[in-house]
Amino acid sequence: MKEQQTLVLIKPDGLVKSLTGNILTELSDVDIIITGAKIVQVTRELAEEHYNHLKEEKFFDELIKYVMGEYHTRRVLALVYHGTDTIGKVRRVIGETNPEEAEPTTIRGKYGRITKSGVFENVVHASENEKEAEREIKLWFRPEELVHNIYPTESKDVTKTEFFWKEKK
Ligand code: DAT
Ligand code: MG
Repeated sequence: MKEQQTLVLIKPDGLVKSLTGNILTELSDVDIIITGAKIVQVTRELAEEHYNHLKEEKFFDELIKYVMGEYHTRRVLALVYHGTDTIGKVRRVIGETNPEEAEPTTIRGKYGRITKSGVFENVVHASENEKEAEREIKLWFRPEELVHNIYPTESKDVTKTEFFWKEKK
């Protein structure tokens, strides 16, 4: 039994199909908690970095277009979950990568599909192991965006422009 955190993405097809509520409910049944959440417009740079281990695959370009939302809507819901054995629990709930092979009771089994051009529209992403979870969470979130974080942080003094809501005159 191990304290872990994992990155979950509700991909553009999941958002367009209004599956967010169902997915959050299924994930709330396995005793893990959300420690970070935000809606993200995925840039090509972020998509390619997230899937960098699949660069050589013939489906890479289509995968990048899909996760950037070219076929659905240009956003994903990014979540960090924390708890005991979180990585395995979440992977079991979402099911196999190929939605045709995923158990019908899993999220990908219920809601995923393969398009005519071979894109696995499999609704959700979840980190595969602790190393990937750390890499992915650090790619998608800043430390202060998580209410509980198990990775060490450090402070740096930086000057930067910040945006505020414009005051009404
Ligand atoms: P997972 O998302 O289950 O961790 P992965 O990391 O191997 O699977 O692949 C990332 C994504 O790439 C996956 O969600 C869908 C896509 N993909 C993987 N294998 C594929 C294939 N053979 N054909 C089309 N898309 C594929
Ligand atoms: Mg993976």
